[in-house]
Amino acid sequence: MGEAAVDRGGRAGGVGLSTVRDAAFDVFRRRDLTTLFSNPGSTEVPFLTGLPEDLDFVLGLHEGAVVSMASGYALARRRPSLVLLHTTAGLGNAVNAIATCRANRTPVVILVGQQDRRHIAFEPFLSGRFEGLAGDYPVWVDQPLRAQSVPGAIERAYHEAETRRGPALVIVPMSDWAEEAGEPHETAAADRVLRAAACDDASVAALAVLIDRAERPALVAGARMDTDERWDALVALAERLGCAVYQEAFSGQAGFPQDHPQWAGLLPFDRTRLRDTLDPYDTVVAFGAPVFRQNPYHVGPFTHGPTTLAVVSDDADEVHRSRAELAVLAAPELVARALAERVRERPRPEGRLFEPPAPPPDAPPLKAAHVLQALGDRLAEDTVVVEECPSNQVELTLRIPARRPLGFVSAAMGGLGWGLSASAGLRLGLPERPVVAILGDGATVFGVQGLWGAARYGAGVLYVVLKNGGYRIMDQLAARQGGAPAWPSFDVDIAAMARGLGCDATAIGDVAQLHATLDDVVPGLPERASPLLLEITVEPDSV
Ligand SMILES: Cc1ncc(C[n+]2csc(CCOP(=O)(O)OP(=O)(O)O)c2C)c(N)n1
Ligand SMILES: [Mg+2]
Repeated sequence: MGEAAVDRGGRAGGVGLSTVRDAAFDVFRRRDLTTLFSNPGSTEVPFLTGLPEDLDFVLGLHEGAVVSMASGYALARRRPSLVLLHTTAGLGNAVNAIATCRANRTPVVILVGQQDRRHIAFEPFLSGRFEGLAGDYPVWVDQPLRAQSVPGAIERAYHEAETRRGPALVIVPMSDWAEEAGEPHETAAADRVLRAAACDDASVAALAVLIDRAERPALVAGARMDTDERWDALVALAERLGCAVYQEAFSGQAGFPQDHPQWAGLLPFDRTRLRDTLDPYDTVVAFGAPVFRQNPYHVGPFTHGPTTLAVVSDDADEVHRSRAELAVLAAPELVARALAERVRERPRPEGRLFEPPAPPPDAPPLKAAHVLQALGDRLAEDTVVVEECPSNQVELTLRIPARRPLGFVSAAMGGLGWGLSASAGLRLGLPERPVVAILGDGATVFGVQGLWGAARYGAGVLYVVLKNGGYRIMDQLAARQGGAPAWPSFDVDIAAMARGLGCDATAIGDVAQLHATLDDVVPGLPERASPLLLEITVEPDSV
């Protein structure tokens, strides 16, 4: 990966004195962290006042929106982005989004402001008690012991976020910024980190033996496979094997082209149906996915019979916890490529393995399926679809296939409120691609402050809100539990909220209006410079 040549400023040569703040700015410049997503408070004022012009400040009106937007930006650019939060209040508000960054393996460097070191012992107003505040969701947390260690800690956080794929936190007392910077040789961070890309013959051979002895192999693609290179490598292996490829359940991203003839659909998210789906296969190899991440819990094993399960990923956490006979910790695209050259070639299936559902009947009432079908019929291949519509998540996957890397993005941890601002960050980071966020009405309200940021910074996202008047998935779960929900339905005027936050909005109530609006709006999505929200009233699906 390209990294700028490192020029450590500091007090090199003893010419002039620079501050910890100046040294931090140099880290930002070196690491391409020049867009700062933030919601600041008084503890951040010394740092932010008179910000150099080459740094772009992006305000979010809630810390969930700030971290979500930054993580969308990181996903889009495939490199860490930078966040600044305000002490306990800011970090506390951001925890849901931070946990989502961890589950989605999104690299974000997060600075958190703290009170002045000189009176922290008195627990002054706004002093933060940060120990464990974000749980173990961050991949790395540092409270530097002296001001001079701060720039190195930020640079190390960058490396940690990249290597461990997640949020890395540095807590900085407000008094540190004006301190004299340390000498360059005191920076405890590597100038360049090259992550060796190789896979060894022994690992490939072990997998090849396992696959070649299989009579009916299948592959599972996980979120970690969502890059051009990884899609290509897995396609090459799948075509060599002529086998079915499934997407892992609750995937934050798509790991395989869902318009490929060997695409076989989503793996069921409960063991009962998973066992049936996997029954035809004697060997299943997951790439970039754990074996298996499910919900709700169903008793029994993942498979009916003695199916051999294997996993290949560069994510040690998912490799270690997988219920697999063989787990290979390696860059999955390299392993897939090597296997594609090595395993026995088999005939490919005729036709398509995945049968999309028939379009819903063209009659009222308007249902979520109509909206998803209409989008599936119209969206360009390179559209980034952000999903946060719990009761329609599966339906969305059936009707809107991911046809390019980043074609499908979702909060892998299930915490609502992330998708709205993440889609704005994705659009800012990928200005040439259309971005469409498909959100539940509940999910929209969790993240609604983000509409202001999308509008203010010109993120031309199309927000499609499926307004079914409540938490339908929760109603469905209550019905399955055999009772009535304790929570009420609700009717929130989301279009009015959007307009109040500076985002254009249109309310839609029937199919003709839906089709006319999409025909009007969708072709212009690549050039859109402002968000548009469609509040679509849909008949709630049955419980
Ligand atoms: C931050 C957060 N709080 C609560 C929940 C629990 N929860 C899961 S789904 C859901 C309702 C979602 O409603 P909506 O977005 O309207 O989607 P629908 O189920 O109606 O399709 C809730 C409250 C959650 N996932 N995240
Ligand atoms: Mg709803």
